[in-house]
Amino acid sequence: MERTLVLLKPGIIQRNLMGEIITRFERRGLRIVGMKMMQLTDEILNEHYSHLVEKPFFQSLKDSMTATPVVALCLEGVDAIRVVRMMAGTTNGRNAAPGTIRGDYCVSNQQNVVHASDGPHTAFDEIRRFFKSDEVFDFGMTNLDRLYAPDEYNRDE
Ligand code: IDP
Ligand code: MG
Repeated sequence: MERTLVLLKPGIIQRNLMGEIITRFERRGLRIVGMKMMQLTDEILNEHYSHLVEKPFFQSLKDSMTATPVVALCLEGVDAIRVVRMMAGTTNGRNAAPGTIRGDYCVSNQQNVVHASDGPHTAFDEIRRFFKSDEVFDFGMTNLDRLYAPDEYNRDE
């Protein structure tokens, strides 16, 4: 099982689309093991987007991310990082395939409605960045056998 970090960006909050996006993850079979609304700060965004600090759009990106609170989700599933990245679609919403979240809910490169961790190391760091240890939960999932074959969810990753 893997865990990944998703942020529902301010565009989703402002457009009252939180439930629709969360429903997509639930319907797919991902388990929500952490969820909270939070106001991001300059400090956390400098860390979260440190790979973009030299970009001309950096300040504009940070401004867009602090316009309203965001919703942070920690999602769990087999290969959850890759599954959720594929559900999010390519960064630029205008290039994102229909059926992906960005492809269905946005037409912008910056205002691209969701964040999703891009690999195991970033997922690990990002979950710790947005959730305290007691805000992410371990609880029994009763329907694993309906979502996966046993050799899928038992294998070591
Ligand atoms: P990702 O969110 O698909 O992982 P990153 O390259 O990590 O993409 O960029 C983080 C965020 O920065 C994007 O989701 C988007 O909001 C914004 N961004 C990335 N590239 C551009 C750009 O060229 N112009 C404006 N905003 C951008
Ligand atoms: Mg990224």
